[in-house]
Amino acid sequence: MFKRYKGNPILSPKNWPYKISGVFNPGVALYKNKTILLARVEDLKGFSCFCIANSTDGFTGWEIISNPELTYNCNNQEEMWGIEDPRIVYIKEMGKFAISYVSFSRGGPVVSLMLTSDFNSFERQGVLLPPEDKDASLFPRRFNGLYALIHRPIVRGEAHIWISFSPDLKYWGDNKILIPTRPGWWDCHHVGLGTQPIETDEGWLIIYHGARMTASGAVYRVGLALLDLEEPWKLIKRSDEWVFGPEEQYELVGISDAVVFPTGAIYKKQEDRLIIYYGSADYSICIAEAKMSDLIDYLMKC
Ligand code: BMA
Repeated sequence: MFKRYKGNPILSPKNWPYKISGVFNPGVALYKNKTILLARVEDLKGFSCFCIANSTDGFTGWEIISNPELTYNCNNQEEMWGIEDPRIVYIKEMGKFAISYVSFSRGGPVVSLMLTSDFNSFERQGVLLPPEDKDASLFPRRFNGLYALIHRPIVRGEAHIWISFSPDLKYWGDNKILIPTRPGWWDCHHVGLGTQPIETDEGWLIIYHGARMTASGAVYRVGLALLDLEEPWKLIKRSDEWVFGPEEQYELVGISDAVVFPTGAIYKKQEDRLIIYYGSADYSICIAEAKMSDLIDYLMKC
């Protein structure tokens, strides 16, 4: 169902203005007629910060902008070892974009939040959830007055996707496992949210990654799920099979081999197009595209 963009990879260390280890796992948003990627850039120390890359058509002509507000702060224990893997949603009631991301703290990876209204200045909101937690995104609206967050804690070595709720984006509760790992399956080792949740007429489309250990390390592939529109703690459908996996050379070989890791999506509803931005092999950024109607039809048969 997903077709790769012929110009992949769209961004890699080779076309970066300075020496880096990798540029991957970007959040994405539309702002002022431009596609904005918030790319994870890993420096030569091994720590990540975010850089903005923007483009008029979302495929070519990327302009790279470094912003000192998007780098990590070694003196802040929340993010002393970098910031990673942002997911972006626009929260209409606030008039702001919410960026949930992983901060690498002394105690392990935590889920943090920052807000922006212009992708120029950013308001750090601090840690939402304690370690070990990753792969988080808010939903763009509230449910019964509560904000909802998808995230992936690791407890006793088990890595399932959870959903939690908050009245104020600060205190979180009503925690529930939403999408568990499936022993023996392609997504047996751990699962985590991929792109931000996408609202469709049939429900919230969840694009998630599933990892399975093999003799040569973990293989990261992509599966789909559908959540109830008004009660997103209810899982309506889940794909049995993975729908997108490492096949091209730039996905099979890199810093972490055999990894496709979607973190951002643009849904062009009128055109029935879903465009996903993903990290390939923890080294570069790529694009793939599907018809939303194909994904929903497929899920309905699962
Ligand atoms: C996950 C995250 C991602 C990374 C992926 C594949 O656990 O840390 O940032 O892309 O592993 O290595």
